Amino acid sequence: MQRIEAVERIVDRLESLGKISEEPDRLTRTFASQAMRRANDLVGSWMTQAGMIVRQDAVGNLIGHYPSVRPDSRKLLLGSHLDTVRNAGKFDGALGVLLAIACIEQLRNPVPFSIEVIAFADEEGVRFQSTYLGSRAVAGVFDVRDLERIDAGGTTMAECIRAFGGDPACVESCRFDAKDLIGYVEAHIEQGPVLESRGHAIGIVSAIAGQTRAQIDFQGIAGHAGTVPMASRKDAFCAAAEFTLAVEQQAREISELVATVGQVAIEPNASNVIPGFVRITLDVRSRDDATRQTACESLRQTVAKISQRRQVRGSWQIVQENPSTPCSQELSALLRQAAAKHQPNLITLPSGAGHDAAVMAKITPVAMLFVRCRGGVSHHPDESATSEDMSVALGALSDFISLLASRHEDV
Ligand code: HGY
Ligand code: MN
Ligand code: MN
Repeated sequence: MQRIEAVERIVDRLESLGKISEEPDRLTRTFASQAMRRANDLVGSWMTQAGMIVRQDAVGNLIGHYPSVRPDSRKLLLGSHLDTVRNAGKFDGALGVLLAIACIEQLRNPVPFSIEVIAFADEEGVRFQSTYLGSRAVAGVFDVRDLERIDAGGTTMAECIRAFGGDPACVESCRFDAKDLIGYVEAHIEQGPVLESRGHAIGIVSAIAGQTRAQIDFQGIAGHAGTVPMASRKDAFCAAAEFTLAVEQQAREISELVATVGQVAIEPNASNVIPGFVRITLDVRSRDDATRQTACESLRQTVAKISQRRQVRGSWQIVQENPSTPCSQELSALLRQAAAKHQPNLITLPSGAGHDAAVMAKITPVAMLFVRCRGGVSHHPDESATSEDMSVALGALSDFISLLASRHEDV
C-alpha cells in the first residue's frame, strides 16, 4: 500500500475512533468503559486485518503481536493509549496507535524481531485519577491498592476491570519481561507549539516532564447564603479559590514549572448555601524534579496557611507522582537517524505532557516521535494534525523499523 493510501486510512480510522464516546455530543472515552470496549473491538479488527495476533490483557490493554522470522527473538514495542480526557481531541493517543498499526501494514520484509503494538487502556487517569494504569501493568509497576479506587459512580477499579472482561487478580500477568524487549517507541502529537513555530512536521523527544497529582480538600461550614454574616463564614470555596490563585501565582514566578487546578467538587453545590466542602485536584509539572518537589512542598504549606487563617480544615494528599524521564539516547539516536531523512533540521524537544513512555522507561529503552499539531492545541476538540505531517511521521517510523532490523543483533 502506498504511504498516501496508508495515511488516508489513518485519517478515516481517526474519524471512526473519534466517534466512539461515552458522551453524546463530545469525545470522552475512559478506562474500562463501554466506549473503550467498542474502541478495543474496532482497533482489534484493524490489527487482525494487518496480520497481527490480537489479545486483551488482564487490565484491558489491547495488544497486537506481529511475529518475527525468528521465534526466539526479542520484541520491539510500539503504541500509545486509546483512552481520552473529557471533551477530547481525536489525535491524543489514537494517532500513535494507528501509526503503529500502519507501520505493520507498511512492512515489506520480514523483521528479525517480533513487534507488539500496544493500545494502552488508561493513560489519562480520568476515571480513577491514577494515570498510566495500562502501561504500569505492562511494566510490572501496577499498584494493586489502586484496584480499590472508586470512580464517580461508586464502582471499584477491580469491578470495572472484571466488567470489561479483564481479571484484577491477574494484573501481574500483563507484565512484559525486560530481557525480552528491545525498546518502546511511541509517536504522539506534540500537544505544544514548538514544532509549528519551527515549521517542522516531526521532532524527537528528549525527556518527559515529571508530574505530581494531588487532591486537596477544604472543610468549612455550610450555611444560609442570606443570613450568615460575612465575617463569621467558613466558606470552603473561598479558601479553595484563594489557593487556586496562589497556585497560578507561584507557577508564573517559576519558569520551569506549570501547575493547574483542573477539577473542583463543591458541596452542597446550591446557589443559596455557603459551600461547606470543596475538593480540588492539583497537577504540577516540571522537567526538573527538584523544582517540582520544592513547589509542591510550598503549595502544601500554602494550604495550611489559608486553612488556618480562614478557620477551615485543609488536607493535602498526593495521588500520584512520576519523575521526569529522559528518553534512551541510543534508541532516540536510531529514531533520529531514520527521521532526519524525512525532516530537515530535525530538532529534539522535551515533552510537558505525560506519556506511557514515561512508565515503559522503567523496563526498557524508550524513544518518542512528536507530530506537529495545529496551534499546539490538545485536550480539546480542536486538536488536529495534517495528513502531510502524519505521512512524514509514518515514513520516519517505518524507516526506523527497517534501520533497527538492519542493525539488530538477532539478524
Ligand atoms: O496529562 C497528560 O500530560 C497526558 O495527556 N496524560
Ligand atoms: Mn492526553
Ligand atoms: Mn496522550
